[in-house]
Amino acid sequence: MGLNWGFTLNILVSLLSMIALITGITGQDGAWLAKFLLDRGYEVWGVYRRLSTPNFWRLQALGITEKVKLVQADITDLASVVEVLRRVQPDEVYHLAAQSHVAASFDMPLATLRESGMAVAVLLEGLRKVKRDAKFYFAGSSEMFGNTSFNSRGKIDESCLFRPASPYAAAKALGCYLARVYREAYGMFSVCGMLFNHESELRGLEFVTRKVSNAVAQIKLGLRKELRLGNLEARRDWGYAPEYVEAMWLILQQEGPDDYVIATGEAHSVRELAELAFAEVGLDWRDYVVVDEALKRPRDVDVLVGDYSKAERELGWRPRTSFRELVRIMVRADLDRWSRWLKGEPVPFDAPFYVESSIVSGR
Ligand code: NAP
Ligand code: G4F
Repeated sequence: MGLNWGFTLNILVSLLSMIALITGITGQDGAWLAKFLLDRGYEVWGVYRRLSTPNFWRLQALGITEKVKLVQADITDLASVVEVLRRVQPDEVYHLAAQSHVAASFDMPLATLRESGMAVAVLLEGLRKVKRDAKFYFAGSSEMFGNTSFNSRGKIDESCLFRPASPYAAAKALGCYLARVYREAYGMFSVCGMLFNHESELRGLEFVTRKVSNAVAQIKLGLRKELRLGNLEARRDWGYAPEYVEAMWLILQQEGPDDYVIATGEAHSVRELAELAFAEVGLDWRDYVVVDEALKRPRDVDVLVGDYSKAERELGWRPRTSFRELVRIMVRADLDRWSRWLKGEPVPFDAPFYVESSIVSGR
């Protein structure tokens, strides 16, 4: 009987390939990370939560819906997580799922603490019981530092103190501490990525960069008249998300587990963001932006700017996309989507499904 070489090759490849499990695969980072790992030959499994309407538009936009293996689970339920870990037997786990919106965490602090903080213990306990040798990445955040004191270079690095300024930040700090506890207590390869804001054309509409790029595109095409924003003076360190998921992977490829700041080292204000985005389509932001006090948070972090020296030194990672280029990518993507949508073309994106009042209520 002749050998079916194609079939044999497929089996060999699947035997050799690493298995990655991503929680939050339907989110911005989950989708980019899935694509990055598939391109490197990984077998990629994604955990998604049960919703009444499927939410796979990012995977569709990247053309990878059929390439990832999707499995439903509740990240706050140990039994459900253990079941997935038993089935998938991952080599690497990227725990990205979270209630990721800072302002929303003031409206639902308990749910945020459970989903963004306690759930980390669920994943780590599950791994300790089922697959202790798997490498574990936890999506920590620059928000954990809050209004902290900067280092001598006037930036935030791994040695700066956590001073959480929101329930979201407190939940992420808990997750980060847990990742360290499991590393020190059980010798697990468990790390906390301290990523500063990273954005892309796949960003959720409730975050300020995408809220702006989407509104600029709609205004340019005559689909709306104004953009309501909150705190224009807040300064953030905004990078390009596809580069940040590469850093997540690099962190897990190191010999030992460690925590890293991933950032661009530059801060820009929300005002500058609006100015650049409107200028991209030849408009003056002052003609369209309305400051709405209701969109300001009970407490905000004034400035977040990261020092990525350690990541550069140890991971060989550095940001490649400038702030100006990031804004251009996002505005052009939304202009293209809305233009195609107006022509009746099917475009995988979220914006047409939001009523305007729900977009503006996101602070
Ligand atoms: P995102 O687009 O908001 O995605 C969040 C993901 O988590 C989605 O897949 C979402 O599922 C899932 N999720 C939310 N609540 C869940 C729950 N209760 N159970 C199961 N899944 C749940 O966020 P992102 O920008 O990709 O960020 C990824 C992670 O990095 C998050 O943990 C975030 O907090 C953290 N982080 C992000 C940044 C950034 O600038 N992007 C910076 C630092 C840290 P649905 O699609 O069903 O909603
Ligand atoms: O885009 P944002 O909502 O992002 P934020 O709060 O910095 O959080 C993001 O980055 C964190 C990393 O630092 C992640 F951990 C987190 O998951 C998320 O991805 O707001 C950015 C700034 C804030 O200061 C906010 O007050 O923009 C200000 N802002 C002003 N007007 C607004 C608005 N933010 C939103 N979302 N909507 C506004 O209308």
